[in-house]
Amino acid sequence: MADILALAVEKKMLRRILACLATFAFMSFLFPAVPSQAETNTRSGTDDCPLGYLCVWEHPNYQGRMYRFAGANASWAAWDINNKDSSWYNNGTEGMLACVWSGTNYQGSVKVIQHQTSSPSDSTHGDRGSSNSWAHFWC
Ligand SMILES: [Ca+2]
Repeated sequence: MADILALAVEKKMLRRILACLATFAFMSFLFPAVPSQAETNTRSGTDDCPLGYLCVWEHPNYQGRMYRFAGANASWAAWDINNKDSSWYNNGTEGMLACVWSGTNYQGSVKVIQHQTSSPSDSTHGDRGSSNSWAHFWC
């Protein structure tokens, strides 16, 4: 009897675990390119930007909080970096341009950052970024 009960409990647990995994898989499918919001960084500089990411800092010269974006993001509204981007580094995939748009949904003016190129400040595009994408030839 105890064995049957234990088995029933195990099955219930297994079902819960599977449900959890299914939810996680579904969420991963829904949000495949969740921009990794970087933690506050006490260090600064482009060396902190991991390979494969567009890194964006809240202050010029790669100072302050750094955000990193792996995929395309139609809106930065959920993050503090929205309209507060002040320096950039494209450490993304070889040959890919990083495009930072002033509007959501890849609209408005665009700042183009060449692969493995950094931009310490930009009075034209700074504090305007609201979405980002990647491109082979042009943004
Ligand atoms: Ca904007």
